Amino acid sequence: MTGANVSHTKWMKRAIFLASLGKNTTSPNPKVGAVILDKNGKLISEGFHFKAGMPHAEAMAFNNLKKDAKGGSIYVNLEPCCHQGRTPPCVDKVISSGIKRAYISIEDPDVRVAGKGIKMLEEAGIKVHLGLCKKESLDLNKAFIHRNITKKAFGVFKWAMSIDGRIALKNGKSKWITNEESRALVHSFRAEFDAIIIGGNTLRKDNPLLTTRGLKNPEPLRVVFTKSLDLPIKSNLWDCSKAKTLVIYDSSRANKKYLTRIPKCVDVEEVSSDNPELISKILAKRGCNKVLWECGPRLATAAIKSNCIQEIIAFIAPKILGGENSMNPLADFEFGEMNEIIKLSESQLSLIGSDMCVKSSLKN
Ligand code: AOF
Ligand code: ZN
Repeated sequence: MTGANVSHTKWMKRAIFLASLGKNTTSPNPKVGAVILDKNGKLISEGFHFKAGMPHAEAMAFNNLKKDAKGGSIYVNLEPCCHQGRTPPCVDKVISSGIKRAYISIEDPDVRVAGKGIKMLEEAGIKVHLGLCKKESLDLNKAFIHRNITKKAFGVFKWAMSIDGRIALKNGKSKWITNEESRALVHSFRAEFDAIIIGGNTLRKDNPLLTTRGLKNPEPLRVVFTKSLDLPIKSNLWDCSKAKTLVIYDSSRANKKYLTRIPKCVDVEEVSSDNPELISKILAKRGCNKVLWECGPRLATAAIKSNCIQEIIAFIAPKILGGENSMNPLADFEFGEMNEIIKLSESQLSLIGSDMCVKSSLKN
């Protein structure tokens, strides 16, 4: 790499770092950071996107500008927008500033932009360099990109199990398999997500809170998918003062008389079948980029089968629960050949006290 390339990479990495400051707060928007240099290559401003409705990264950088940007450069990890959304188009600001060079890491997959922002910059005589630190930028906004391309939310399936692969005893008891530290980590992981999904069985059995315990404000949306609508009259999820709850039910099977059990503060949506894809699409439409599936084996298996899960997080405790017919994290995929099985990649292992945490990607 030449000296010039090293410094371009350095500024783009700075933009990516600034973008990461919007972690957990920008959804449905992407994480974006911007760096502005003057015509002599001196840093004169920077900004990042914090929250939808607030200034975009470029807008914040131009608002913070203390010197003339004429003849200068901008580094931004996502193509500047060219549409009037909640805020005005960023390309207009770049063009009117007199900036001469734009280093853009990746194109914006949002159809309102999708290459049009770059075209407008080029038509205004700005030299655009596309692709610097592409891998890091794709990774940073993988959930936003996934939602825009597939119209489904990026899904992560999380479970906790014993070293012999059990998620509960034969009698259903499961409190607690993993240690306190692992359980606290789950609360902080949840802050990365826009919604947490469980099935009706998990609600009936565990009566979970599904919150980050205040680590994220607002808390992720709590989603219950039910086939029967036969949900308890009392439930932690019915207390909307801590977090919002959405019940999604399968209208082909549910008994609608149970709708009266659900308090008015809870949102309700119906879907025409029990295909998890419908849940993922509803959540994507509501602006959820990344969703956490904390559901039981059957819903999780159906979600994997319908490509709703892109990553997994497994907490594994060094304990033996035993039981021939005890519960596994997943149900039957009905694989008959070893070449049909699902192979995960990019696995990372960390130790949490004596527990293990494995993160892995599913390619679909
Ligand atoms: C940028 N810089 O910092 C961000 C961009 O409704 P709005 O106005 O917030 O627009 C949201 C869309 O704008 C979002 O889907 C994405 O295409 C783009 N986000 N663009 O130039 C930014 N956050
Ligand atoms: Zn913008």
